[in-house]
Amino acid sequence: MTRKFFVCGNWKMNGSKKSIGELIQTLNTAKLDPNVEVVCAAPAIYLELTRSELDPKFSVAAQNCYIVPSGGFTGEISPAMIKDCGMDWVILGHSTRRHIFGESNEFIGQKIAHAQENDLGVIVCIGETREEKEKGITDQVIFAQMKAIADNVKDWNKVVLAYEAGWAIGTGNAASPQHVQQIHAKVREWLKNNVSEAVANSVRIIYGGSVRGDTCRELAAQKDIDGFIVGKGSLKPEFVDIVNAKA
Ligand code: G2H
Repeated sequence: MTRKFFVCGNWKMNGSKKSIGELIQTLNTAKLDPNVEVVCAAPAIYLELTRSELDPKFSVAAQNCYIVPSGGFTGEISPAMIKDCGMDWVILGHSTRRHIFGESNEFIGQKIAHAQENDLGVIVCIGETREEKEKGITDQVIFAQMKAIADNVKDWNKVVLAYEAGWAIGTGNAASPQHVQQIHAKVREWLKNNVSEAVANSVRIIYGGSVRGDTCRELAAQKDIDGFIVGKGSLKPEFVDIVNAKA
């Protein structure tokens, strides 16, 4: 089964009107592989600006959302609001949310369920920390995260899974292609055993953690790596090389 390569630029809490405008200009005029689905995840306050200036061939994602449509939840935004403003995707369970803001598997599951009720595509992150890797519990951690995801997904066609090697994030050194391929293959096997073979074959599993223009090609060549979630590298013209990793 062919899975369309998927690259998400996760701008995190970076940028200004000026720098985002420049980045959008670079993306709008870049020569990009037409066989790649590209999504830009902007800070909430810049979502509408990004959507209005970015070429419609790109999708735009929010970086988080809450679990109900509206109400007294100061500082939160809902999937309904994200849709209302023209976005198609939301990132959930990013390592930042899990490890800085303490979001549990259960809470992330609730977010997934509510985002899906609103027909928003979800880019759901999984992955282990350095301590978990050193303790040898990577599989256990990832499979518990997967269970909370699978328990809440209604439509797998609107899910992209992102494996983030927590210990590689922001270090400048991506995990090795062999390591990432091995984890992605295990996630696919888990999906086959716990969801269905069709979902295991069709869902895209992308990699995040210091993806760079000079290392993305070897990662992209692995059979179970279907794209990338890119932080730092998405703020630079180098992002174009990452989108074109398979070209
Ligand atoms: C992982 C990744 C994208 P970076 O968090 O979310 O960030 O490419 O900066 O490691």
